[in-house]
Formats: sequence, structure tokens, C-alpha cells
Amino acid sequence: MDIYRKNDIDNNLSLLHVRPLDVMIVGATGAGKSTTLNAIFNSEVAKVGRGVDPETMEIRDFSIERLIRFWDTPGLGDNIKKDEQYSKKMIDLLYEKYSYNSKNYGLVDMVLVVLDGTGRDMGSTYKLLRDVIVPNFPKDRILVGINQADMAMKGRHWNFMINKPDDTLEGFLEEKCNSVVERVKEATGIKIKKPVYYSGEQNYNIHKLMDFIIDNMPKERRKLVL
Ligand SMILES: Nc1nc2c(ncn2[C@@H]2O[C@H](COP(=O)(O)OP(=O)(O)O)[C@@H](O)[C@H]2O)c(=O)[nH]1
Ligand SMILES: [Mg+2]
Repeated sequence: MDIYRKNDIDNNLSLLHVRPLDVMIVGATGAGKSTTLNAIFNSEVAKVGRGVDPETMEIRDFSIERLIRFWDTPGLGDNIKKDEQYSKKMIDLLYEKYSYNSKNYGLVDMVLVVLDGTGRDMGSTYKLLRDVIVPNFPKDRILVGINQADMAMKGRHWNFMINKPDDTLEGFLEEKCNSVVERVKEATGIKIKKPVYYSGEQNYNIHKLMDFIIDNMPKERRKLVL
């Protein structure tokens, strides 16, 4: 398999002296976490939800060799009881540790938040960030990706011929990125990097999403503060 920017990932990992890079993917049910993984792997690795069934009940991992391992998590926003259960699973994963030279480090290196670009369920994503991720994970290791770029204006202004947004939709998506930065700041107090927008389903800007991850890979392991 041809791995996108394999050498760059490899070089960044040498700084960490540990492999692979562990990326946890979080977001609301139906945001497109599993679809995003399938696009990254260019095959149906993760089960995509149809209708209201969240499909992903357990946390599962998907590896690109010994380079990057993605953790697909169940989404929040279905019901309070499940949200509690799933939040606990996510927090457990955030505190998962490994030992290196008799010191403990956090397994998860980065969190990728998948946000649904159609604007559905933004509230549950901000809540997830505020209540689950930000209190338990370093803020400079959190990235946000805006999925479903094709549907951001209800399917209008998406050019199916060239599989790209037209200028109007592009402007809209740019604006959305800025407003997400502001909304996250309001909801959680943290300033995230400007998100990238993409579409897992249309395979649009998936390399940009990978660039976003690769270019923001941490330079050191995550010390666990308990
Ligand atoms: N139009 C469009 N639909 C998408 C996109 N990504 C996901 N979907 C659809 O959204 C639904 C939920 O996707 P899924 O990956 O299961 O979401 P998850 O619950 O976050 O894992 C499925 O019906 C997908 O086909 C996208 O980029 N564009
Ligand atoms: Mg899923």
C-alpha cells in the first residue's frame, strides 16, 4: 500500500521514540467519523451508520502499519444514559497509559473532532469537547475537522462534475471554519487551530485532513498528570 507522506510521518515519529501515533476520533453520532476512516484507508474498514443506529458502540482501532493508529469512538447525542456510558469509555481511553523508561505516558497522542458541516448537532459536539475532552486532554493536541463539506449548503453549490465546492460554497465553508473557532472558544475557553473542511463520502480534501494531522503531530510524548 502506498502511504501518504510516509516519510514525514516516520520522521515525526522518531522524535517521539514510540510508534504508532495514536489519534482518537470523536464527534456526534452521524457526523461521519467512520466514513472519514473509510476515506483515509480508501476501503470499508469502519461500519457506517444508516438511519439512527449509531453502529459504533465500542471503541475500535485501525492502523496504518506502525505509523498511525486511529481510534473510532461511539458518538454522543442519542440519549443521556448512553452518553454517560460512552463518555466514560472515552475518558478511560484518554487516560490509557504505557511505560517507557519506567515513566508513564498517555497512549492517545491527538484527538480529532469530526464536526458535521451541515450544522446538525453542533451543540452535542461542543458539549463533548467541553465536558469530556478538554478537561482530560491537552488542548494543543486537539484538532477539529469539518466533514460533509458537500452538504454544508444542503447540497447546493457542490460541483459533482469536479467533486469540489464552487466559489460560493468555498466562501461559506471558510466562514464556517472561522465561526467554529469562535464557538469552540465560547463553549470551552480554548483556541483551536483553524479547522480543515472535507468530505469523507466524496473523498474530497482527505489529503488536507491528513496534512492537518501530520503537520500538527506532537514533538514529544504526552506526560500523564494524575
Ligand atoms: N453527503 C455526505 N454524507 C456523509 C459524509 N460523511 C458521512 N456521511 C453520511 O452520514 C451518515 C453517518 O456517517 P458515519 O460515518 O456512520 O458517522 P459516525 O456516526 O460519526 O461514524 C452516513 O449515512 C454517511 O453516509 C459526507 O462527507 N457527505
Ligand atoms: Mg461510526
